[in-house]
Amino acid sequence: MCVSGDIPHARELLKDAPKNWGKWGPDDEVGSLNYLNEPEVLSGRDCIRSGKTFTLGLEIGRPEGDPIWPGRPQPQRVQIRDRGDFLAGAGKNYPGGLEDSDDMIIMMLQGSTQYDALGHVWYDDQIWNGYPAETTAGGLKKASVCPIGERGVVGRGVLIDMARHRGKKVLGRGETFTHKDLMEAAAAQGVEIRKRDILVIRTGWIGSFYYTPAEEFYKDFLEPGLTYSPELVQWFADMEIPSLCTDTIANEVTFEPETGVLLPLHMALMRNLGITLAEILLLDKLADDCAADGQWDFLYTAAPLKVVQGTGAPVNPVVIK
Ligand code: UVW
Repeated sequence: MCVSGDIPHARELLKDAPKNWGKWGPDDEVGSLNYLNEPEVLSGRDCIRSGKTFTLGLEIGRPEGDPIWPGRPQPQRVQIRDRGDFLAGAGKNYPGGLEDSDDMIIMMLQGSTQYDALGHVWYDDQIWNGYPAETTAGGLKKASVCPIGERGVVGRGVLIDMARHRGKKVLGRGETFTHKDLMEAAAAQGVEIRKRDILVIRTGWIGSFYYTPAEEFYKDFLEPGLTYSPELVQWFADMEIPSLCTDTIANEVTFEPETGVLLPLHMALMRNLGITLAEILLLDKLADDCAADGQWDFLYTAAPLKVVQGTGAPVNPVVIK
């Protein structure tokens, strides 16, 4: 990280940045998902050519561990009942001889493939749409993940494979790219990024978790990704991007290299523009298929769990080509 001088506060960095607050009324909780309506769903439907389907969610609760933001505990699945209970005579005595297994999971709601609620991050005491940050106390009373789960995310998705474009298996630690790089990669792939597309970006990073020793993956944690600039934020605003989905844990380079600010795009895109972020996707199989058949657009569908007051929730997006 190359930090010159003091790290600016987001209020300074983003003082002239565009905002969509109020655009969809004073009670809005889904932000740029308002851009996805029947015409956008139908343009996604028009991308279905072969009927091939792909799921983008990770396995949850592997004994070896799952990729997760440093400091967050791993998901823990707990067996509550199984055959052993019945062998010990402690199982439920259901009429007719039925036996069953039950379990529960304890996990961070951001602890696997997930959608962030629009109220997940903020600065200057206000979250998305200008709601007071105090509304987050004890659970998100405004802009939780629940309305996103209620609405769902459906439209034309386009995959930009930045790793493949740069001839790499995986982008390097802290490696950055911009909206201009996305457009260049799209042109090379022969696909157009259209207004209101669900933008899916592959870096190869989450895939690398499965073949990299954990100490190396997490060392000086610094993911590759999009990097902040006023022009990039304006491009997202002008393109009316409803959702940004990536195969990294936090969807952007961890620290913006010029200033050292942590996750400025969370603040500029999510808090200010209401763009929903889907994180920790696994895109490698989809990308291989797109490279093989030359089709980089598809119908993208996803809906996070409707966790009341949740700051985010697990999701397993389904893509149909
Ligand atoms: C943080 O909360 C730091 O990031 P994420 O959006 O990945 O959960």
